[in-house]
Amino acid sequence: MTYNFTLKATFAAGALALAATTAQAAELRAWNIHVEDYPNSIALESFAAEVAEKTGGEITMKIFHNGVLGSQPDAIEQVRLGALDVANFNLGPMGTSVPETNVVSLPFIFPSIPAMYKLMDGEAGDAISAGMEKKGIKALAWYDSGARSFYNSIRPINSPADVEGLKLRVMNNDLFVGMVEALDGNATPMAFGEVYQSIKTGVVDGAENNPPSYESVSHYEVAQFYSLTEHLIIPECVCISTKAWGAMTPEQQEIVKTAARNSAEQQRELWQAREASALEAVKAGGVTVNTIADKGPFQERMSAVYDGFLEANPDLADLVNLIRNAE
Ligand code: BDP
Repeated sequence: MTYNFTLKATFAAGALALAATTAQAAELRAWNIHVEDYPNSIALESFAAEVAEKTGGEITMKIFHNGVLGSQPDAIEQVRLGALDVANFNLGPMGTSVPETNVVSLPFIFPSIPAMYKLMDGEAGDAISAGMEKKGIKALAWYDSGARSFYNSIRPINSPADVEGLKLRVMNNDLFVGMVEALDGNATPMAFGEVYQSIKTGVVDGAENNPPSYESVSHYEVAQFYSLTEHLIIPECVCISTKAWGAMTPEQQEIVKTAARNSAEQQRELWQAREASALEAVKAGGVTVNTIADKGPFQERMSAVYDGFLEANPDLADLVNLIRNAE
């Protein structure tokens, strides 16, 4: 017994010493789905550089761009498990693991982009972070992802009737399936990396995304009608696994958090410019871009999506109302 106890105590002391060492030096592995010149990628590199500099090289970060470490739904699970350390995630595909994030996946919920910034940097962002943290993901800052609109290879969309029968790829989340079905389209959840080929071969007719993503991975080449429905404004997190976070000293945590926030400021600025240049680029590439004169009919169709969501998640009604009723 005594022997056993001593052995355990020695082991525990050893483990503590090891934890203390890892708290001082770590190379974090970071997941990113975007091409290297994307606003998010540039901002993530700035984040990594600031962390390395301010920690005197104790914490460094290797960022894997272009989704080479796998699809977003898989990467979310990897961060939760601590197998991946850092990531820039859109909150859309996080809904299956973190119910609170689903609130920002409700169509037309944010009244505007400035309102989204204010809400995410305040009470709504705090409520969503708390939900994420319970599931092993710590949100450090929020990136802009603009507004998502439909694109397809068949026809421009001006009213819900134009969506009828279109096969559209959506991000992995039943809410987006419900959204497309409420417009009488057919939704196919699919990984981002498979969309180009799927449109090209006619597996789907189109998809929906913001201008920078529509342009950066060439979806516009195979789906030349881009209709500015702007039905989803879904923010993105720069996040870290609670495992990697817990292994840091409080000083290191402060540095990491500040650097992530600084990178979000940079990302938001770069985003505005990239959105404008992406739209110009796709037009030059032969895309017909149309605005929607009246989004009302699209919004009305979403009442079924809201009703279903609130019925299944009554505890999230306050958060829904906080966002929906913001100025
Ligand atoms: C982009 C997001 C990215 C998503 C992608 C998608 O930045 O995180 O994976 O859309 O549609 O806008 O899957």
